[in-house]
Amino acid sequence: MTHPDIQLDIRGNNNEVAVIRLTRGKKRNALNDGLILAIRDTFDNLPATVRAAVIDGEGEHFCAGLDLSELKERDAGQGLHHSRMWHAALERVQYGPVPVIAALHGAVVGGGLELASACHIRVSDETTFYALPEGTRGIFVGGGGAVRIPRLIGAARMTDMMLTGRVYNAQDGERIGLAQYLVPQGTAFDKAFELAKRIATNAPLTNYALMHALPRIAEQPADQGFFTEAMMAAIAQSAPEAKQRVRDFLEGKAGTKVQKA
Ligand code: 1HE
Repeated sequence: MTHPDIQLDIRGNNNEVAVIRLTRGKKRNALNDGLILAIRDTFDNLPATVRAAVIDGEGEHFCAGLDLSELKERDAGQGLHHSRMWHAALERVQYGPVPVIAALHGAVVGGGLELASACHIRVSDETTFYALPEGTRGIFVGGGGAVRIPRLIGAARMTDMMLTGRVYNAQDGERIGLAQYLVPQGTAFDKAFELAKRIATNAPLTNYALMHALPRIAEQPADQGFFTEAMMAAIAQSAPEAKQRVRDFLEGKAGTKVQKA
């Protein structure tokens, strides 16, 4: 499972963090079919030791979106299957085995923003900018953006981005919710890696609940959501690891107190 445009590096004392890097910097990490399938395969085959992942891009930009040179003369059926291929790959990112942190810099545009929005946390640096040039290229999003991006910033802002070609800079992107963190230029990867190491220390069932239960609960009617929440809470609390962690706090063990930010 190797692809020339993607690099997988397993780091941490217990091999608990996967660093996945798009290495197609010459083409601004534009996503051709091979690279989309390689992303899918990478998330499908992470080693069992991995508890969190970071994804970033080589060069000046995180990702320039769909490789436009492949957007030739697809008919409607081929276009449908192409979009569904992206959906399948990015589904492995969002609902894969571990939380994924995107380390963003430079262009996060089109399918690049769709990839970033499939991740669980986005860390941007000051060079980051966001756009959906599909609108001006006469196409539409096809990599899950119509579902995921309105959930981050609302349909009205996404409509504006696509109708007008509006570009959000790093500050405004963080303000509207495209990223949860904004850090100095050149430090997005370090921050993302630090977060990944911390996330890797959580109880695996808590991380699983956050990845797989929370987004579903958030979409349920309140009555069903409360019920699903109760089921998930009961399962998580019953894990021996949860009981141990609560005991550690009650016994005043070092490092278990919430610290002021
Ligand atoms: C590409 C792509 C690409 C760069 N497909 N080859 N995405 C877009 O519409 C964004 C298109 N790209 C850009 O606007 C700019 O390239 C950037 C702002 C990202 C970066 O600018 P810059 O000046 O650093 O790089 P560049 O000179 O424009 O590009 C360097 C090379 O990368 C150049 O190739 P070269 O052979 O001439 O060196 C570019 O052609 C190539 N390149 N971006 C193919 N996207 C599931 S549906 C999703 C739908 C979409 O994502 S649509 C939005 C597509």
